[in-house]
Amino acid sequence: METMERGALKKLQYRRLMNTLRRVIGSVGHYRLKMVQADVGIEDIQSLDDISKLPFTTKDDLRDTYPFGMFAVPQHEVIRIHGSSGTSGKPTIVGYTEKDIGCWSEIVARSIAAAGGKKGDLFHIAYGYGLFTGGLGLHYGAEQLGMTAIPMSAGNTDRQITVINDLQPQGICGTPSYMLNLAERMEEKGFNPRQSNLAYGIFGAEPWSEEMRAILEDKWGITAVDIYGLSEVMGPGVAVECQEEQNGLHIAEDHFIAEIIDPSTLLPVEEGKEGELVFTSLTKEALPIIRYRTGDIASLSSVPCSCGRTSIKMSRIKGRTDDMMIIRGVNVFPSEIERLLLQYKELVPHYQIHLKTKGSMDEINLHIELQDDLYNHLGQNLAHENLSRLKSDIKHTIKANCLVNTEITICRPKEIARSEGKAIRVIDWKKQQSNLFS
Ligand code: DLL
Repeated sequence: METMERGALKKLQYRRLMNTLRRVIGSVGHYRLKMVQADVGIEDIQSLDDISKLPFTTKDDLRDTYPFGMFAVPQHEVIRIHGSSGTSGKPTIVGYTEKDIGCWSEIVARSIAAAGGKKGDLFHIAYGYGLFTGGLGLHYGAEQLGMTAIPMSAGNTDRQITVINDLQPQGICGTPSYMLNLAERMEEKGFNPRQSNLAYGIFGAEPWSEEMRAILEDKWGITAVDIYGLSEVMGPGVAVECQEEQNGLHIAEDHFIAEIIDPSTLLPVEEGKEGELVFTSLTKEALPIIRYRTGDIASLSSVPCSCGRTSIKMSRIKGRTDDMMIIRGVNVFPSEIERLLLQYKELVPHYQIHLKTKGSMDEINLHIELQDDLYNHLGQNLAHENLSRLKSDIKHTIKANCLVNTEITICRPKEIARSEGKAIRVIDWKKQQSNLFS
């Protein structure tokens, strides 16, 4: 499937798309209604290009039909439930039939293999287990590949270190921010993460940068690949990088059709241009999803890959449309700031962006921490002139690249909260202020 000739793949996608449409029209009232409203019928979909005639699905559709309204099978056929990691309100609930779990496991097994994992390897899973799809998603994929899965879940960091030291897994997965936290804790306890037996890591579930990859690969002495997915579409494994190129994520196109649209006009954008990722599932039974607007910003590329996989690739996620900060009219993604900050060897790779209002103007206050030796060397004097120079250099770099002014706060060591799952990069005090009055 991964090396299928593209013509044959397109035929397979079309056949599976039509099956999916028949399924949702036959069993999901919400989709039936939306297609009537959009004045489109199954007979209008004569080729894959006609997918653009179909209405989009959004998180609101799932919320409006919460919890099971968009399921296409009776509940007794659903063998597992997961949920999205929405930070506010109720989670969105997603479900899987036995066949769905089988497909998902196979896709994740392929993803782990693409990263360098193989049968017989010990695989340390540091994604959370629970409603979040990360832990169980990677777990079933690892077992499917014939690995020995170590179900650590997230947190309990000292115990994770014992297991890495004693069981000597070859592979590990978790959020990039947690992997950084784990490495830091290991160093604190006097261990060198590079001396573990780990050879590869599969990191995702949150935006991260090439600079973060370089730091993680160096700290752990591993090859680190990016894995992408979302619960509404399946979970981890929708796309993954290969260890050969580590440059763009192969989309599991036998199971999903990817599109990129302009989020303001909703029209398709040409290959290579950034826009919002939209996915249609092709094999899911319990919760088929049609043109789901992910809110994630990326681009697509059909440039052939040296690994031999024939699927198109998506770029690293730049951020979510709803994470984009608009500072005095300028759009900035947290990942762009991360890319710049992580180039400073004086800093630890933990940071937080505080959004505030000063007068009527929005303002960014960047919280950063110094490397321990620098902090100790300066006698912990945060007003030291070397630090003033460092701060103004960072401000200048961010202004030159992102066109926004920033204030810099140097925090004490470990003052910035360390992540155990998805890192909270942006604290929006403006929202918190307005919530106080609402
Ligand atoms: O985060 C699934 C997952 C688990 C992916 C483990 C990778 C590894 P949700 O909790 O539903 O599912 O969150 C989905 O997380 O829309 C993106 O905004 C973000 N996201 C996921 N993977 C990446 C990634 C899982 N590799 C949301 N890079 C998505 C950037 C990512 N953002």
